[in-house]
Amino acid sequence: MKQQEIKSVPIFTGVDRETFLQEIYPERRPAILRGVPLGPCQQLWTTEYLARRGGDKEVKIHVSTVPQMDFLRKNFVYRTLPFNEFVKRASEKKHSDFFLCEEESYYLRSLGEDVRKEPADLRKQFPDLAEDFLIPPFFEPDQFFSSVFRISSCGLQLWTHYDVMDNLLAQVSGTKRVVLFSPQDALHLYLSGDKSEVLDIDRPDLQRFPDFVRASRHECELQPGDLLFIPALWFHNTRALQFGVGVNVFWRHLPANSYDRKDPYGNKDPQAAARALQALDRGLRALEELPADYRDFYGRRMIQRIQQRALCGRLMGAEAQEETASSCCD
Ligand SMILES: O=C(O)CCC(=O)C(=O)O
Repeated sequence: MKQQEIKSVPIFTGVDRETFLQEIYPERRPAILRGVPLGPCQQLWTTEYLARRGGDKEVKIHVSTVPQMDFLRKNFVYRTLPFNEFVKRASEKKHSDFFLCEEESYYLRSLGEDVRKEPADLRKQFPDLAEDFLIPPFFEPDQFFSSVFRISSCGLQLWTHYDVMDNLLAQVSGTKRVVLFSPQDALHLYLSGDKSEVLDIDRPDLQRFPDFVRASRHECELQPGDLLFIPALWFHNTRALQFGVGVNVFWRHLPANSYDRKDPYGNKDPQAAARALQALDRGLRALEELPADYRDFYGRRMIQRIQQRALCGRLMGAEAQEETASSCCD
């Protein structure tokens, strides 16, 4: 049986704005940036300090009895806790106060003030803590979209998903394993919207997901102080190896009007992509008027057009790759 290819994510040290913009960013590949100044948070953000400075502001958290959270089957519940109580619980393995069980796992993805409209911004929701965190100057201020707390219990694993904006994930404390998959492997990930149905990426069910082994795994272990550049559309799956505090910063790299205006999370498809997917659905509905052999034939013609007009990389093997490589992406 084919073995899944494993690649390590390259580590760059002492990266400044110019090196990032000229050498790393244009590659559109994940990269670890080590030693970029993140401000005093690296020294200050102990559990006690976070609880004290973060205060008792209410936060909505994910809670589950198992560390592997599954968004598609919803094996977790949302609960609300004061931030200081949440930090205390997330940092301990066994809890005296709990919602579901003594060893439940917690995850915070911070939100904006008006959850449906406003992206998260540490400076607005946690102004005292935001003072300790320096946003790396790797994009223009007007491209900024959101800054999001990512605080997880030890062992917490977040499902594989993509976002539509460029992203710097700062691991302030604790270590975290991150596995990434290229957007060109989308067809091997069994997508349901922006998430992969393959929950257990380490022991995948190959009866259900035989093509998963064809997706190359880009893997890394983030240390405190590391920044991970996750280009838009790269799938990522995270597992906290210790209790840890991270902040991720999304920024818009497409023209601002390309994005969905009602997207506080940074994961809704750009407007043109959403229109294209809707048009495809309309096309597929039209094919339903035809007998099966015609649907099959015109379905293949549609695939051929997509291959010729939209793809830069491989889809169905070497032949298709050669065809598409000669027609686009120079
Ligand atoms: O660090 C995490 O737990 C998840 C990070 C993530 O999904 C993101 O930065 O988009």
